[in-house]
Amino acid sequence: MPVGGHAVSEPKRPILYSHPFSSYCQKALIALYENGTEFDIRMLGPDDPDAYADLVARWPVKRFPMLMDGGHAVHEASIIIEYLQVHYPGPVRLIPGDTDAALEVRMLDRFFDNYISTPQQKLVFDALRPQDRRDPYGVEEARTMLDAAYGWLDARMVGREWAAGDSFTLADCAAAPFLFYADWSHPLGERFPQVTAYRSRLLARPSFARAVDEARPYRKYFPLGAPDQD
Ligand SMILES: N[C@@H](CCC(=O)N[C@@H](CS)C(=O)NCC(=O)O)C(=O)O
Repeated sequence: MPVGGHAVSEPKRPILYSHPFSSYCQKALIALYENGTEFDIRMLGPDDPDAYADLVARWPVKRFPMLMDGGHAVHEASIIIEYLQVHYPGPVRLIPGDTDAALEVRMLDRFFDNYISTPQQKLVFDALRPQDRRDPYGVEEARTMLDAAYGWLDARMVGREWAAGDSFTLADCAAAPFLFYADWSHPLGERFPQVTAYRSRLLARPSFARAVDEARPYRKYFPLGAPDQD
């Protein structure tokens, strides 16, 4: 403390409990990078077992990312992005101010989460099960869901740069990592050119390109085998 003065308060920085290879962590990271938000990372991994213990103590469902802000825990990637917009706003507004436009963005965020990421995670988690506990019927259902979701999105993306139109939003923060891994697990192939082109635009966005680069060292751990692309 300066002599005779007041304590100089440190600027508040949120802490993201995260792992670079996690799609949901990348979703939150994209939002942080888009706005140049200052934050610290608690990397979830063998080097810091206390970080995972802290996460589990606060969130027994054991899912990440988690954002800690001055003792307050924020869970769920979408809500972390909403929280950042309220408490750490930056130049890129990821949820539009207009109520109807915001509803559209939130609907698309749910679409990418429920109908792209959830079935793609089913494929990954199934591969991690013991051989005799696998779920081929569930995997088939997940592949059917991905095809339906790819088809809907392909038609929707005609004439659109980003999921909600001209502006990069929360929906694109979700789309980027979810389509990235979905194409690895259940390839888009030649069937969905609009989705393929959108996925390429997302990969070229600097915020997501950074997240992809930070995750490169972990590709060998992808349970289905990372394809030689991206
Ligand atoms: N609904 C959560 C899902 C988060 C999630 O599934 N995260 C994965 C990493 S990508 C996870 O925590 N996996 C740990 C596990 O399955 O034990 C969100 O939106 O943040």
